[in-house]
This record gives sequence, structure tokens and C-alpha cells, in this order.
Amino acid sequence: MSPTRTTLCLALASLATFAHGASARIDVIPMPAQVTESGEGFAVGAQTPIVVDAGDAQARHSAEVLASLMARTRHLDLKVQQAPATGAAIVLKRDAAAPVADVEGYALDVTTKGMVVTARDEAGLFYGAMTAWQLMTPAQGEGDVRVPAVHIRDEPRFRWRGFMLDSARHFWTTDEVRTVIDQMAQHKLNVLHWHLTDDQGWRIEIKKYPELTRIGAWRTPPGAGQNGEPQRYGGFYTQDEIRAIVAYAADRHITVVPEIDMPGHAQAAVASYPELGVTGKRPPVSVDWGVNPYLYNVDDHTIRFLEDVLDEVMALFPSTYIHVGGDEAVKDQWQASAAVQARMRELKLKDENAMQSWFIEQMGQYLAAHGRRLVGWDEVLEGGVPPSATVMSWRGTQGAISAAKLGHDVVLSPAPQLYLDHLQSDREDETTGRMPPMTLESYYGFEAVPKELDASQAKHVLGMQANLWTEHMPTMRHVEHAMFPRMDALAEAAWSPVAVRDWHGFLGRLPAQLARYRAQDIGYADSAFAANIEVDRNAAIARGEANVTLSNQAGYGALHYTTDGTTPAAASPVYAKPFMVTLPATVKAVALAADGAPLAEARQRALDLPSLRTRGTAEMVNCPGSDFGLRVQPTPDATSMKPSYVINVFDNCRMYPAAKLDGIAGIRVDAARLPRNYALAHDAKLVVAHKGGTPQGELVVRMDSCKGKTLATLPLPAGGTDRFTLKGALATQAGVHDLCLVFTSPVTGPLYGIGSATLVPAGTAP
Ligand code: TNX
Repeated sequence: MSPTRTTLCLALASLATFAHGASARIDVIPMPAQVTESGEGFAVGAQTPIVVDAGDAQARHSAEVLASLMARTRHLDLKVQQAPATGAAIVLKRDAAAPVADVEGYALDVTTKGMVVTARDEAGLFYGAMTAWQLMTPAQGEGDVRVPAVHIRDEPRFRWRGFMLDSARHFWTTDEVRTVIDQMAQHKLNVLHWHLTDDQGWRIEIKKYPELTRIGAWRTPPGAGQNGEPQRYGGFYTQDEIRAIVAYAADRHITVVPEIDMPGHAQAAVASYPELGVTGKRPPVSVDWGVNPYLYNVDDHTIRFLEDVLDEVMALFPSTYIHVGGDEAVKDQWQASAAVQARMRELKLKDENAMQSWFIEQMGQYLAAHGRRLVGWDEVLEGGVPPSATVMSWRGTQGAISAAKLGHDVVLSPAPQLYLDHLQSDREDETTGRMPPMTLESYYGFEAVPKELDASQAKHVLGMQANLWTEHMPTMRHVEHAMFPRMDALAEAAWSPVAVRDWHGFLGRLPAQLARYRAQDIGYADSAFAANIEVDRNAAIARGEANVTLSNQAGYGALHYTTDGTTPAAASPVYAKPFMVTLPATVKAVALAADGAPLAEARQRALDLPSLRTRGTAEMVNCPGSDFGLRVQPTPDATSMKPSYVINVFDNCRMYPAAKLDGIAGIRVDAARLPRNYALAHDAKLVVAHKGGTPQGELVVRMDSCKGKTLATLPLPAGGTDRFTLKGALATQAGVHDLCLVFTSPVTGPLYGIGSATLVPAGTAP
């Protein structure tokens, strides 16, 4: 299929068909392989039926999904009817001779007589129906809609178009999982990798081992019962619920690949059955994010336990692929255990990596004997990978390159490029996540086939997957913010041929998609389009006026602004170049799409002396020596999205850059004390200790560097994980200096986040 987009007879067609006179917008994501616009389109109204062949239950199902989406997103009720159609209709028809690929391809033709979608297989017909829905929802609006004349021939680039949902760190109800599946289906993604077990929770009912969910599904969070934190946190899916989810996904042509993580990330299992562990002692279900030490032991009994678990897993999940994890298994417990070491010698294995390889190989053989295939994280390559294993590459792309060269199938899901737990901007109003930010554009640009692979090796690339780890996403709103619209970028990278991928074209198609999200109450992120309102603070403080620069991350849309407090709209001035405002002022700005629809919520910035002397949590930076950053909420299981604090779990220290200290006599810091619930394994030695003068510690403010002159020492309040405000005098200085704000605390002590820090002039109470 030629991946070109042709435009035939467009001038005539557009005059005849489109009131706005421009070319029709084909706002489809992911971009189809081939789109031709020609002839006239037709108007869809409540009288337009969706027509399927009698007896084709699959086609009827696709038609019903389409009808329900139209009702939900356009308030247009379309009836599903049996063929033959009379009058203009939307026809969904399976046809062995359809001019498309056998698997997952579809053709879609719009003429004055209606729309005809044909495909050879059920999945293709479903994808055609999803494209039909997008063609019928070109912008926010209700009721009848004109569909442009278009001829689409489409098929996916990759057969693994994946999304991983972590239900272990935070638990998602079955309705929430269905929301995720619905969105995947709309994006033509076809693999839901479901991370069901981890240190912090075992989430799948296993009938033979009830303690896994009686004990392993529940944890007691730090600060339980305080500040809105629950007494215990958890949940699990019953086997009936899982069967229903698997069927719901299958109806949408999504395979659910379950993950049972081993031999590490096993603490919840060991908490349930200590005899599965190495030490024989029962740990709690972990409340620490990161790399915990608990591994399964390597006894026959434990291998049998895992085979039993896999038996029940295979009975629930028809997927050929079963994921057995394999990641981040630090081998300390195996090294320290006489029993594991004896087993290693008995099996003639040279080290613990070979032991892990043996362990994974047992599972690979068991799965193969049951007609299934093992997939594991790229650590399964260490110590020799079982020949049949498929490798999911997450530590960058090297795992994929090595594995493909060895002849293994691979799925690309590298961190940080495809990690949805990374922030998507460095905006102050961003929510939780890891640093550094991974932007919409970086998602869009990800290329799944590493250039190190030759053509025959590249055939091993099954596809790509975005991973949503949920340590820092306690609510579905966090999840939606992290997923959308980056999932649009992922979908296009996974589905569309390279030749039609075009970042600017994608941005042009996105406003329609954002409207579809709004119609479905999906809390997508507008971070890529939100207006950045920037000034040189110190210059503004010195002059009493500010030179304002507006921009947004994507560099897309027309930025309109106001300085009179009103909400900016299409009639407000368009930003062309930096402009001056006299302090105090409030600047509001918004990016509008070509049709005038807002691409983001309007943002505002107050420009006055107190705000110019304040740095928010995202405006401060790490102290030298460590580039690790997380943005988190004060409690692990928060129920709202705010507040959040940037922290560095290795160093309780933040830099306030370029503080103008002339006339400054005090400082005010809004801070929070957070639990240190991070397991850092071998990196624990990197945690920096700052010795304090009092048991509860203090905030020490130093000038120029963290070894510089002390300007203030503010005692910290005694107590729990609360938020507090520190105020105090700052020794007076002149000029512009970086300030180092360091919390003294032992390496085992709590973590501190700064919400904001404000410099206070002489003569004003801090
Ligand atoms: C690494 S990716 C992990 C997960 C964490 C994630 C956080 C992988 C195979 N293991 O356990 O949730 O980092 O980004």
C-alpha cells in the first residue's frame, strides 16, 4: 500500500461541500496509511442507519460500539440495522475480498451515498468503525454532521501496540480499567499489559492460594489514618471480574497480557506465604516504592507454587504471551542464603544471574508446554535468556537491540521515552511524576525500530508499548492526565507508516481529539499547549515593569492574552513579540486552535513584587551532586491532585536560583514533611546526610552554594508528615546569588518538599 496522501478534485469538492471553503479536515488519529479526498461527502443524521449483515455478530458488535460512541460524544442516536441499506447509510461489512491486509486492515469510503467500511477480519472492521467515529466527530458539537468525501486504506505498522497498566502500586476498579480499555480501542491499540503483582500488592485472586489476596492485596500506608490517608490500602480482582475484563477487551480486539512478576518484586507474595521467600520471615506488604529486596526462593516447592499460579492465570487469560517480569531483582538475599547457594552449586550455575536465568527458564518451559510464550523485561537477558522468550526492553533500547540480534522477538518500551509516569512538562501547575519531563513531541518522535538493526533483525520488533507505573498516581485523574494526549502520539507511532507521520499534521488533528476527550469526561493534560508566561524577574523587580514573553511547549496555536483581568479569547490581542507591563499586573493567556477553540485552559500570572520574589516547587532545582527528581504528594494515597512537591529522595536540598537579595531581610518557606517510603537497594549509599543541631532538624539557607555562608537557620516543627510554613530573618546581602536550602535530617529521617519560597524585604513581616 502506498503511504501517500493524495488530494484529487479538491478544489471542486471543497466548493461544493464545505461551507468554510477549505479542504476537509480528516481529523483521524492515528493517521491512516492512505487517505484520498475526492467527490462529495454526505450528511449524517438521526435517520442514518448503521447497517450490518444479518448473522454477523462481530460486525453488529462493532456497529453497536460505534453507535454508543456517537450517542455519547455527539448526542446523535444512530440505529443499527440489518442489510440491505435503503438510502444513505453507514455500512460495516466483512468481505474476504476487501482491498486491504488480511489482518487488522480496513477500507473506508465516503460518497454521497454514505459510508462503507470493509475489512477481511473482525479487528479490521472494528478499526474502520473507530475511524468512522472520528470522521463523524470533527469538532466539539452535537447532532447532524457532514462527513467529507474520503477514501481510506489502512493497516497497522506494528502488531504489538501496547499499553501497560500498573494495578499493583495503586488499584484501579474494574470500571476504571474499562475506561482505559475503551480509550485503547479508540486509539487502535491492541495489547493491554496488566501488571498485577508487585511488592506493594497482589491483585489477582488465585483460588489455590487465598492468602495472596487476603494478606497480599493490602498494605498499611505510612501515616495511616492521618491527613486523609486510609488505614489500609488495597484491593484485588476476583476471577469473575478478570474474566469479564478479558472478554470486554476481546470485544474491542485487545489482548490482555497478564504480568506475574518474579523472581523480584515478590514482597506481597512473600508477605502472604513466607515459605516462598528466602529468609523464612514474613515481611509486611511493602509501602516503599523502588527496589525492594524480597525475592522468591528457588526451591521446588516455590517453582510449583508459581506453576500453580500460572495454571490459574492461563485459565483466565487466553493470551499467547504471559509476562513473568524479571526486572529489578537485586540478588542480595540469594547471595546471603546458604540454601540458594547450595541449589546454585547443585544446578552447576555460575552465579545469581544464571540462577535467575534458570528460574525464568523453568517458567518458559512450563508456559511452552501449555502452548503459551514467555515475555519478560530485558533483565531476562542477563545470564542467558531462554530461547523462546520475547524481550520487553525498558532500560533504554539496548536490551531490544541485543535480543533482536540473538533472534528474539522484542517489544520496545524504553524508559524514559515511553514511560508515562514521567512528567510531561516542567510547569509549576503540573501534577505528580518522575523527572525529567517527557513531552508530547518526544513521544510522537519515538521510533521503535532501532537503527542498529538490519532488515532481518528488525523483523523481530513486534512493536512498542507505553508503560504507566502508578506509584505517584493515586487517582484515575492522575492516570488520565499522564495518559492523554500522549497516548495519541504513541498510537500514531505504533500504527501509522513512517511516511505519513508528521508532527505538525498531528497537532492539527489533535483539537478534535481533545474535544472527544471532553465529551467522554477524560481528564487529559493540556500541558503541551498551556501558555507559559515568562519574565526576567530580577529585571522586573529593578525596573517596576516586566517584559513578558509568551510561549507554549508545542509551539502551536495562536496565543491570545489580556492584561485587564478578563479571560483571553479570540478577540483579545494576539501575541507577536514580548510586551511590557507596569507592575503590579495580571497577565492571562491562552492558545487557540485555527477554529478558535481553546487548546488549553487559560493560564494567568500575577506580576507583583511578592510573586516575583517567590519560587514555586518546580522553579527550584536540585542541589549539585544528584539529578534525581520526583514530584509527589504529601501522602502516598492522596485523593486530590494537589498539592505536590518536587523532591530528591537522595538529598533533602533545593536551590533557589538567582535570588536578588538587595533590601531583603527575611524568607518564608512553605514546606511539607513526607514519609521516606523509598527502597533504594544498592543506591541507598548515595543518600546525602545533612547533620543538624536539633533532633527535629532545621532548614539552613546558604548563599552561593551549599557550602556557602549561612544566611538563616529556621528550626523545623516537631511532628508528623504535615505541611508547615517557616519564616525567619535572612542576614542582609547585596546583589544576585543562588540560595541553597538544605533540610538537616539523618539519612533515615523524613523527606522534605518545598512548595514555595519567598524573599521578604526589610520592613515587611515574613
Ligand atoms: C522500574 S520498568 C520498574 C517499575 C517501576 C518503574 C518506575 C520496570 C520493569 N520496573 O517497578 O514502577 O521503574 O518508573
